[in-house]
Amino acid sequence: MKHAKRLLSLMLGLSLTALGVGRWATAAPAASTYPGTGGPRPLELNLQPPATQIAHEIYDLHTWMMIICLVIFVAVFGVMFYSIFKHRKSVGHKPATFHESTTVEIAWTVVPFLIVIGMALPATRTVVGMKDTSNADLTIKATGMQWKWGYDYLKGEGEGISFLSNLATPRSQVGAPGMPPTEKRGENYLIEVDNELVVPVHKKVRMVLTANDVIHAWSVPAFGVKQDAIPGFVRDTWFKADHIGTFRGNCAELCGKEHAFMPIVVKVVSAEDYKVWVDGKLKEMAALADDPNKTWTIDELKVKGEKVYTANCAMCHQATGKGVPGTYAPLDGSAVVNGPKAEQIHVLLNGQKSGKYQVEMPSWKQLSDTDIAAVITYTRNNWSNKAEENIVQPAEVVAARK
Ligand code: HEC
Ligand SMILES: [Cu+2]
Repeated sequence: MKHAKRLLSLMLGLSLTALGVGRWATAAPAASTYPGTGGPRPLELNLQPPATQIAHEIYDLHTWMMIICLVIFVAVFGVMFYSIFKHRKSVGHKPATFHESTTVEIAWTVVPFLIVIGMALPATRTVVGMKDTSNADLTIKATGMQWKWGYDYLKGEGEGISFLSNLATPRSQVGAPGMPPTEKRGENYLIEVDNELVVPVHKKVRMVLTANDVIHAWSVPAFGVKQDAIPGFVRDTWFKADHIGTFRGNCAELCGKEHAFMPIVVKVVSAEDYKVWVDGKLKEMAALADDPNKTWTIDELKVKGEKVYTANCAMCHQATGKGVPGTYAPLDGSAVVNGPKAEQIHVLLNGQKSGKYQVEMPSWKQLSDTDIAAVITYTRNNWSNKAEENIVQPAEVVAARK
């Protein structure tokens, strides 16, 4: 009986201490002291410094739960080791023989109940807050695809902007099976992209998520955001960045071979900078919205095609066009690239899976007609290739899509 009471007061005392310590320890580090480039730091043990209200709450909850767990750990092991030591047989301790102690039973019901409430109450508030995507200033759709993200600004300032966001780390830093990297790995290795998602600071951004092929997940740890992007479904989440900066994340759902190669980079800028960016982007898009009926010269297509190739194809087929034996088909000397052009247009629009390679050629139908025509023309006239049908016009791609 006496022991039970002592145990109860010990546990209550520790829980109360935890409450006090919890309040003190839950102040997250100021984000301005964060020296990194917006991604994880080497040997980082804690969560990334939060950059939104929700991320702050998650950070605090995490700290709070850690403390509760620690207190329970110390209390349980403390009592256990104390009892073992104090009541050992060699000092002549006689075991108590009581039965059915009401006090103990109440204690081990009430105390865990209080602990659960102390965890569930604050957690529920945050989870409900995470799901509240109402009253957004900006709505952006993110589409996961093997293996990149597509962004469409659906509503709010910047409406109509749409672009693809590809990994920017060159393959020469990555290497491939049997091919060690030939270049030193950069600071943002595998967490850098060619087109960053740009959003204004202090504005509620609703992210609408879906996918084209398999399940991906859009995750930015500093925002406390992680949401699956599921083909055929639309899910949403939101964030409101509380300071300017660059924030990095990754696809967080295993989505195939290049899962680690589709990072997410969000650039949070001031309202003025955002306006400038939107203006520039809209102009750039107007300039890019090529008339698919325009007839291009072969040189124009080759110049454009090389850019498309570097951004989308070189990661597998390599800048040399030689591919990687057994994994990626060579385009230099390929029968498809040197054969009838209709066949190559078909491969680009629909992908190819001959079974001769470990992976398959994905479909590129999300590229523009001009991009597809350009990249085909480029591959037909580059390296040692000298295709007879050496030029493909955007109109031919338009026709093949039907
Ligand atoms: C994810 C890696 C990957 C990317 C990126 C990729 N390909 Fe492929 N590609 C392949 C693989 C693998 C094959 C062979 C598929 C098969 O035959 O099974 C292939 C086959 C091809 C072929 C047919 C070659 C032949 O001889 O059968 C062409 C043409 C081609 N790719 C062009 C492109 C172009 C143009 C791009 C860029 C828009 C591109 N590929 C991007 C992996 C890729
Ligand atoms: Cu993915």
